[in-house]
Amino acid sequence: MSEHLKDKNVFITGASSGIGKACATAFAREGSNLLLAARRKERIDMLARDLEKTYGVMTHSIQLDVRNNDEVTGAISALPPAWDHIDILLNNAGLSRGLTKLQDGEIRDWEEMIDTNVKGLLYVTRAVLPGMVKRNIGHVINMGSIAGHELYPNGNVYCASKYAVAAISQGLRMDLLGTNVRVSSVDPGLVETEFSQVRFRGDDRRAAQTYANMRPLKGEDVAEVVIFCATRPPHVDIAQVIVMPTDQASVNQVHRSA
Ligand code: NDP
Ligand code: 8X3
Repeated sequence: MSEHLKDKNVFITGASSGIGKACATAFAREGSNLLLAARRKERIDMLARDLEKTYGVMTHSIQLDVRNNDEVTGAISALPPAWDHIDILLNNAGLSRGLTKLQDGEIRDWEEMIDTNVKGLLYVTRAVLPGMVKRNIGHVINMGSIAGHELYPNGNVYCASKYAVAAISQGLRMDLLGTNVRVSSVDPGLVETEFSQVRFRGDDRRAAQTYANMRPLKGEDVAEVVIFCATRPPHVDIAQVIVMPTDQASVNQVHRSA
């Protein structure tokens, strides 16, 4: 258990699956209280119950679609008193839809990615950050991606959304300069989660191909990096971490054994 994280209030968006769920478990193990958000409420309720039972931490789950700013501001202003301060915000909710040339792209896919990965992240941050600034303490951790550093063919709008996350993280550090609020960006390569099933709308065969014959990261591997960022002493800000599977050299170069 970490002295830095025990009894801290940690807000995780996209906690119902993959990286967010793994991060929730990792923070609970360190003694943090968890505010869990996602659209699939039954999943976060179940996770919340498990974490309370296993780690004895306080939890609260909120059904939230980060694309809806009214929902975001409403949910945050209606939190019970124990959650009147958020120590760490993990902006993790995100998704990709499709993998096609821009000239063939689906507008609704673009809107969903931009509304979730960029606008949703902004809405949640806008709602939580003033409290951190007022208390002059806090940590925003954004889930970026290697796709926010390099492009891959047909990745156009998803990559653009993650470039935007990188820009927002960098801009935030400038805007918060002079405060004790830290901003980190954790930027993974391939992680086996529900990400590809969502991208290919339940086409399991195509989703599985993404990770075929290579060893991807697990959500838990990324959670360890997030915990590392969150457990540095207050004068240390891990600004950006790129974490890749050993089988991946760049966004376009993956070693497959067969
Ligand atoms: P998953 O699909 O497993 O998890 C995505 C999470 O985001 C779910 O909990 C989902 O919850 C939530 N989410 C999606 N849309 C919304 C919304 N509108 N409102 C609230 N929550 C939402 O994928 P990952 O765990 O892989 O993805 C997590 C983050 O990691 C994303 O930002 C992704 O871009 C990033 N990432 C993923 C990589 C990978 O290879 N998997 C690599 C690099 C970065 P629900 O559907 O219940 O709302
Ligand atoms: C997710 C990683 O390479 O599938 O951000 O876009 S990738």
